[in-house]
Amino acid sequence: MPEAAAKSPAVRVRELENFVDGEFVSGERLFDDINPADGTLIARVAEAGPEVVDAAVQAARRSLKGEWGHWGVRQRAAMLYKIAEGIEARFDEFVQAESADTGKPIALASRLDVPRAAANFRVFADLIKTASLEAFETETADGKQALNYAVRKPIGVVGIITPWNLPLLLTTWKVAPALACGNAVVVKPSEETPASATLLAEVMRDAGVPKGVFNLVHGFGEGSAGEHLVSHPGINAVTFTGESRTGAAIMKACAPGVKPVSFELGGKNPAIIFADCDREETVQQMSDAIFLNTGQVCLCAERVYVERPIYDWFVLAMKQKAESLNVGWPADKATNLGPLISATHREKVLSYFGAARELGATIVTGGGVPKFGDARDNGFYVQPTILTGLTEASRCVKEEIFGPVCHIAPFDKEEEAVAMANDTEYGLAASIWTNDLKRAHRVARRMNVGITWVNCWFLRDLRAPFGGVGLSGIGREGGVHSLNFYSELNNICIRL
Ligand code: NAD
Ligand code: 6OH
Repeated sequence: MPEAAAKSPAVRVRELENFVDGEFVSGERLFDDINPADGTLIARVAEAGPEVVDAAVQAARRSLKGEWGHWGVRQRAAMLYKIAEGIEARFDEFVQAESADTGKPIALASRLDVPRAAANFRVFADLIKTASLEAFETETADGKQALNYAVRKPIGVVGIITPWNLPLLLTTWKVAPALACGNAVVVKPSEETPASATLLAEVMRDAGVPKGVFNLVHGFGEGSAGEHLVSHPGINAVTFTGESRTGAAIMKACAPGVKPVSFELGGKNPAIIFADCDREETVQQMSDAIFLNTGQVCLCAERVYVERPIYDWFVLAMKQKAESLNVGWPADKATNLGPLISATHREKVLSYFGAARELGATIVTGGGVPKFGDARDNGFYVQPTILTGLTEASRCVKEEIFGPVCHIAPFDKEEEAVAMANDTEYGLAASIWTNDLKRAHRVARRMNVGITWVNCWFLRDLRAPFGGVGLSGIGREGGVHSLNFYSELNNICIRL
C-alpha cells in the first residue's frame, strides 16, 4: 500500500487504494478509516466513483475472455492454494489490519478471522476438484435412450458486498468459491473496514492471479461504490452479507437485470437452554454466543430462553461470567471484548439499553459505557449487558441490536420455548442446550432457521449449508450450495 501525504505534511498516514485490472488506483475523494478502540485515524481511503467501478467491471469482463477463461479446474484450485499460502505468509499483517479496523482482539483475529480466510480458499479448491455432476439415463417414447448430464460454467462477473464485523472471513467466504468456479469478481468491502481487503488484493497480485480477475472498489453504499456496483449492467450476480434493509435495496437494484442474488442477512437468534444441560459448559459457550466480537456476529444469541428450574441460577452465572470478561485494548492478550465498530453503532446499541430501561427491564449487568481514564475513552466501548423482565413484544426482544447484549426469559414447557424462539421475522441461527438427544432432535427440527446448533455455537463445517430464512437471507452458501450459486448449470441432453 503506497504512503500518501495526509492533510498536514508532518503527519503521514497510509492511503488505501482501489485495485482495478491488476493495478492500485486512487479514487474520487478520500475518506477516513478510524480505529474504534481510540478513535484515531488509521488510513485514508480512496472512494471509487462510477468511473472506477465501471473500470473494475470492464476489467473483470475482459479477464473472463482472456487467460483466466481458459484455466481448468486444477489450475484454478492450485491458485486458490497459493492465495491461502499468501494470506498465511502475511498472517500478522492481516491480524493487525483486521484488529485495527474493527477493534476486535488480536487474539480473536488470530484464532478466527485470518485462519478462516486461508481455510476458505483451501476448502473451495478441494471442493471444485471433487464436485460431481448430475447425470440421468432417460428412456425415450420410442424405446431408445437419451443421456442428460449437466456441466458447470462460470456465472460471469460477481459483485461481492461485505460488512464490517468479520470483514476478511466474510469476503473470502464469497471470493474463494467465486474464483473456484471460474468467475471474475468486484469486491466492495465495508467503508468501516477497508484494510484487510486491500491486503488481499496485494496477495492476489503477488500470487499471480491474472489481471482483472479480482478487483476491489472502496466506498459507501447508497450513492457510492456499493450502489454503483450492484446497479452496473455488466455484473451477472450479487452476493451480499449485511443488514436485511440493505439486502432489500440491493434486490431492487438487481431487479431490472433479473440478476441472481445470494443474501446472508441479520438475525435475532434464540438459544433454548433446558434444565438438563451441562450447566458450566453451557455458560461457558453461551458467553461466546452472546459476547464474541462484542456481540457483532450475525449468529449471536440475543434471545435466551431458560427452563424455569435453572433460570435464576443461569442468570446469576451469566452475570458473573459477563462481569469476568476483560473489556480492553485489542492488542492486550487478556482482552475478551474490544469496542463496537463506530460511534454511530454505539449510539444505536445504547438506544436499545435506554429503551430497555424505559420499558422496565432489569439490567442484570452492564447497560452503559465503561470508563478507562485513557485513550479508550475516545473509542466506542460498551459494557457486556444482560437484560431480563421484558415482554416478548418489546423492541429489544424483536429487533437486532448487534452488540454485547442479550435478554433472558424463563419458560416452563418445551412447546412454549419453541413458540417464543420462532416468533420473529428473522431466521438465521438457533442453539439448543440439553443432554436429551431425542428432545434435541425434536426441537432442532422445529426451529424456523437455516442453522441449528445443539450444545455448541458457531461450530462450522464449510461444506454444510449456511444461510437464513425470512429476513435473514435468500439462498444458502457453503459447499455445493456455493458452487451452485457461483456457476450456471448447462444441462446437455444427447439422444443416443
Ligand atoms: P450494512 O448492510 O450496513 O452494510 C454491508 C455492506 O453493504 C457495506 O459494504 C455497505 O457499504 C454496503 N451497502 C450499504 N447500502 C448499500 C446499497 N444501497 N447498495 C449496495 N451496497 C450497500 O451491514 P453492516 O452494518 O456492515 O453489517 C452488520 C449487519 O450484517 C448485521 O445486520 C448483521 O446481522 C449482518 N450480517 C449477517 C451475516 C450473515 O451471514 N447472515 C454475517 C455478517 C453480518
Ligand atoms: C456473521 O456475522 C457470521 C457469518 C459467518 C459465516 O458466514 C461463516 O461462513 O462462518
